[in-house]
Amino acid sequence: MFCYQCEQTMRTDTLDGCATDKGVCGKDANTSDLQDILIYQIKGIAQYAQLARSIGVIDRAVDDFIQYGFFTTLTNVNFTATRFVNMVQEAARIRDSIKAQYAAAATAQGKPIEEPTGPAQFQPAADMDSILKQESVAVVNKDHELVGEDVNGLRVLITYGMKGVCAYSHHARMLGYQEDEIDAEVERILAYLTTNPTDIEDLLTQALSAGHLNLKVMDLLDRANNGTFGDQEITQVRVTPVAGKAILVSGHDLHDLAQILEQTKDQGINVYTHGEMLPAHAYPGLKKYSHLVGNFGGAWQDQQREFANFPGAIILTSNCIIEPAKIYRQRIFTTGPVGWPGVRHIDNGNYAPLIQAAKALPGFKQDEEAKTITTGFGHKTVLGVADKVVDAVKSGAIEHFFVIGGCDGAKPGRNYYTELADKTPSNTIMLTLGCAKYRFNQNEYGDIGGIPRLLDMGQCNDAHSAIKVAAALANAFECGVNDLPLSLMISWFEQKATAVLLSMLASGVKGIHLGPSLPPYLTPNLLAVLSERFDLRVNHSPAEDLQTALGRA
Ligand code: FS2
Ligand code: SF4
Repeated sequence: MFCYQCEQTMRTDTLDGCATDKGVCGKDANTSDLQDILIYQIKGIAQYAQLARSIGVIDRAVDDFIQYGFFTTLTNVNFTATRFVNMVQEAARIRDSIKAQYAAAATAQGKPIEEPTGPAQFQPAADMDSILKQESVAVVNKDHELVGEDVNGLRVLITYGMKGVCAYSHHARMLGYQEDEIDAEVERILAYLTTNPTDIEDLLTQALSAGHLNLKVMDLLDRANNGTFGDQEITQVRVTPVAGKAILVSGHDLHDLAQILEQTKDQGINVYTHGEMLPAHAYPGLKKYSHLVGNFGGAWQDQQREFANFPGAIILTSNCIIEPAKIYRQRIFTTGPVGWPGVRHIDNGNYAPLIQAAKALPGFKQDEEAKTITTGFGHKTVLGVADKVVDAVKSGAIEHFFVIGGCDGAKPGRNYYTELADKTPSNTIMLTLGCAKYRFNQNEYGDIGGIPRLLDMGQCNDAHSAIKVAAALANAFECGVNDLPLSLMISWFEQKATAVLLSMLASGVKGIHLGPSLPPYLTPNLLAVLSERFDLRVNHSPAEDLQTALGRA
């Protein structure tokens, strides 16, 4: 195996990447190799899908599979090797299907039939052992000695960024939101990667194209969430338990949560959110369920301790799952792209097994004293008080805005974000999003003239909201985004954060602080280019970075 897609990858003097029999996340070598093969195959499907689309053939099931398949390979999503064997076989069937549709349409239109090379021609063997022997064509850095680390790093940056794009797009599709323009661009970029590109400038351009695409996808997901469940509202969320039977829903997928809420109503079960599901409380179409009682726990890396203390059933709807401890292994479920060997998986939208498990468990014996945190500051909420915000900036009451958010992680050094938030001057506003917020979202920061100093904009995909607010402020002040008193301190962990970073770069945002450590595939040369063109910054100490951000360094 070789994998270096996330921040917690093994780093030694001689090797940057997880390359033993198991990754730091717990992903075993077979699963990792099968994921590489699946990614390789999906790029081959994209080659045919792009050809088919060029002559008017669109198969939504193919587009669905491309994006769902990419999603399953994100960090902390799916660890079940047998599911990947099935997906590898399904990928071959889907490739054959779109290939046949393309050939039939080309023949009917009297056009020549093209035969793409590379991944499009891959034929998987019949069983896991034999498939694993085919892995050498698919390993993510297979050409690094041939093309050099910079070219390899950019190819990987695009592939990993596209994993984030596909994950967000899949969530939107779950709510019935899909756009052909997006699917076409996904397939174009994946097919581009099969051409073995080596031109650095071209690769950089395509990386920014992936960022532009992700902007469209985050916008689509925002419309999907708001269109389905109503616009986010400022909402107090209880973070202490209520007596009664309980289900804990983790991950990002609001469609799954809605189904669970519908199927548990009048069943005497309280539903809690966990991790990235916290912002769900702000949507009218979800908060209307009185048995959605609160949020339990914090970010993903604390789940073994927190799930052990949750006396009900638990379900993961997307990343991040980590190895379930024995104490709760019998009461945790997965759904959608998520999987862990031996953990019960629900794939038909019928949550009866989860509900039965919750009923059989004790639940919380008594109420704990009520404590709340606030969420619901999506772009519509914030821009609803834009006049007040603009006046506060003009009067000097607000000196600076910080976006402090992204993905949290398990490695030491993450307290940077707690310290940073705590040290921000009292005349500054913090916008936060993603699971990185749990580093400081229970702290009290007060308000500026009634505007809370900490505004939770939502999930990591709600980086879209932060970009929208920045654009609106720039408009109000008749300046560019980079002229605003605004600093972005982005916490990187996995591939959704990679997609978000590319989106911010594609939006022309400069001076982003990225940390706590940098992606290993950003070589020193690539970092130098990004620093020169985008003023991309690495983290120093919170105090130093604050001084820089405030222009006092
Ligand atoms: Fe957090 Fe994990 Fe949101 Fe990331 S729950 S690190 O995948 O996507 O952010
Ligand atoms: Fe290592 Fe991260 Fe890959 Fe897991 S996802 S194998 S921790 S680089």
